[in-house]
Amino acid sequence: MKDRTTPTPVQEAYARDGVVLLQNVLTPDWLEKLRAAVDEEIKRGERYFAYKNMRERPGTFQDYCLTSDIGARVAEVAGSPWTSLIYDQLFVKEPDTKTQTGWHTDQPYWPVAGPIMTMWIALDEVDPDNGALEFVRGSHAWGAKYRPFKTDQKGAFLHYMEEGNPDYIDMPDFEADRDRYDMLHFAHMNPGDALAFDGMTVHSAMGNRTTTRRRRGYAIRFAVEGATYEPRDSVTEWLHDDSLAPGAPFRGGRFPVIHGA
Ligand SMILES: O=C(O)CCC(=O)C(=O)O
Repeated sequence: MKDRTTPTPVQEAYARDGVVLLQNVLTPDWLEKLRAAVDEEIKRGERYFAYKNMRERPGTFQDYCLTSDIGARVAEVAGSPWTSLIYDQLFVKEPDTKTQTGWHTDQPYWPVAGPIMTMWIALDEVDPDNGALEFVRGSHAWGAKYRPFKTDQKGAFLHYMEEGNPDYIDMPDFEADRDRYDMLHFAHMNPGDALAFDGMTVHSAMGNRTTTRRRRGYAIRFAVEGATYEPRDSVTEWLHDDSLAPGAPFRGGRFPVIHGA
């Protein structure tokens, strides 16, 4: 029998690179249901990343988060005995959305310290032409905390928030200095494949330069063992929950444990 403490190849890749590609995370049935739910949701016509927390309302997103095997997949990749749900978010880059999403880390926007994982699930084929995600390999392990910032409608940098907070440093210009970094993207994702990435991994998304190929991404954010509740200020306020004590494990209240105990 396999020693439970020996990391699997996927766990090793995730721990080393801060991102890993997982194939066939969705069944054909969930793929179809989620595509339909996304198309219904985006009828509201908001900016491309403004669709958040759908899982708090009854419907397909909630059903997927609570009843599918996604929590188990997260636990498996992270090597964690439990997984809790933070929130979900849509990223729909329609054809001819040329703007590159600015390089950023996710964690500074949320009231969490410690390990968190996004599962970014492709609902269409994804490649560099229609908006592949790009990562700075291993950047989750640098210990750098990058200042959160506001973006425009399409995700490009506008200005920093929390300018006076000494815990953060400004983002280097990763785009201008691409040669200095080990940048990683996956050449092709099939619908139903997912990228699992750490909340501290520096990443961006290419523009959708095609005229015909949509790029619908469904991202779900999870906490795993070691993550704690760290409410901060107006940046993280939208995910606060007074039933959790600061410093407590990030689970319970608004953030149900969906796998393990
Ligand atoms: O899919 C995108 O366009 C951006 C995704 C992203 O930045 C994220 O999930 O944190």
